[in-house]
Amino acid sequence: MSRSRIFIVAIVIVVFAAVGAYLLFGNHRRIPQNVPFDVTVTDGTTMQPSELKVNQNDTVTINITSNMDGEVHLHGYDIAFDTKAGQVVSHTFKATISGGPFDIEWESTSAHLGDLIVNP
Ligand SMILES: [Cu+2]
Repeated sequence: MSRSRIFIVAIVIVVFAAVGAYLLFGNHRRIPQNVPFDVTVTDGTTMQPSELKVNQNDTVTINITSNMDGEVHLHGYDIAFDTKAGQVVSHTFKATISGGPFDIEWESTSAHLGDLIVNP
């Protein structure tokens, strides 16, 4: 092997080690966050924002304001938000289950409002 070959191989090894260390220890460094969402549900058919993204073990607070009485159901975590028109209803939970998208629906009609996504 020529010197330049050895040099290139050494660089490749160093880059792989650096990327590996970043991937391995990157997760351990992530500190769970408190993540609040203020969402608005309109007519039991739409939710803004419709996609809620968090990381596993974050503490998630969802504050829902709906213009109708009813129930907003977060699947996967099985949390029910009993809405009263114009009032905020909140639930706080730890996002222990990774994955999704977990459906958020208007329970009485099963209308899909949005999703919760929990990154591992
Ligand atoms: Cu449901």
